[in-house]
Amino acid sequence: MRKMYENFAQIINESTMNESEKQKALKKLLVSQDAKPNVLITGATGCGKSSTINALFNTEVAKVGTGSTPETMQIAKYELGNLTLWDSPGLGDGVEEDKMHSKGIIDLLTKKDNNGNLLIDVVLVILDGSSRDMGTSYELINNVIAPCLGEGKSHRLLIGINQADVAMKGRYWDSENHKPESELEEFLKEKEKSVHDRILDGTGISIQPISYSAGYMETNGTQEPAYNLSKLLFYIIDNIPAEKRLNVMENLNTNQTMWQSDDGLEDYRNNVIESSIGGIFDSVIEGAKNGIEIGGKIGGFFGSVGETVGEFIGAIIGGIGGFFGGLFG
Ligand SMILES: Nc1nc2c(ncn2[C@@H]2O[C@H](COP(=O)(O)OP(=O)(O)OP(=O)(O)O)[C@@H](O)[C@H]2O)c(=O)[nH]1
Ligand SMILES: [Mg+2]
Repeated sequence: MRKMYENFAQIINESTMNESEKQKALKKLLVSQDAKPNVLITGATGCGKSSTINALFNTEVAKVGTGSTPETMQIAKYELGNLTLWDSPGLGDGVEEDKMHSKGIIDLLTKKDNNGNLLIDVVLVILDGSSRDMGTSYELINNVIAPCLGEGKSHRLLIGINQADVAMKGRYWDSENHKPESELEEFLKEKEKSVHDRILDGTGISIQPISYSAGYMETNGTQEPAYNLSKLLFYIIDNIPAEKRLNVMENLNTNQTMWQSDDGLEDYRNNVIESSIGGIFDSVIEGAKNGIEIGGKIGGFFGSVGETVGEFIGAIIGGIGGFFGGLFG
């Protein structure tokens, strides 16, 4: 059994839940362990698909471009444990290329897995926040992706506005704290709203885009940390089926500094943990809320992450937080 699942099983086994509750929780754990999340990432050349993949996940699989030639020519597939990432070019590379890429995206979005469910859990469309020309991205979203989401499945579409740091050509970026100053923050808010409105107009779907920065390597070789990466992760986690969330969590970037700067509107890291655990362990958490004591050695796993969410839930989340706390610091 993989490490994270071992910890879960131990917590369940050492709890004072009754036998049938334990069995129920352990069964959910097994289902979760084998679940296969699939995330499609797309967007115009140079928007930051590879950088976003490398920022979110514990890998450097996706090659980041240095020049003007597109690095991602066709759909690339990265398998990280049970998590599969699909990296597809968007539109804007030429008539023939656009046809090919559209077809690739449509095929993937309508593909079913072995259980007859849609294979792709979410598609993250990345826009380049520093670009003024979003025309091809709207075409991609409104005419290629939106029609393929499926009835009642508009939650499969997520929109990220990357390169928040250079959205105003580098002005108003607080590079010491890795976040926008108020002028840039305001600018990003307006950008989010205009993207929201354009997509609502074109498709009737209301989506709240998330502006963020995947981070980048400075010329002197130091890494500028990401901004709003935890927020982006929360929206990914929250929009995929509950039983698949832990297998996304298992593959996160362990470089803590990448997760720490965000807009502070919510506690995204806590949200991520609650959302990924809560979906599967609702029965456990319910039990805990009702006063069942989670006994045993969980103190040893206890991390700082879960402390704000109440004693018992905190014990469970803290227990897992020992694992996730290593990611989020
Ligand atoms: N300043 C800044 N630069 C970024 C950010 N994200 C990506 N970049 C830079 O943008 C360039 C393109 O990034 P990639 O991640 O290769 O973009 P891509 O979408 O994978 O590009 P293709 O695969 O060529 O389509 C690289 O020089 C990155 O370092 C960001 O958030 N801020
Ligand atoms: Mg790329």
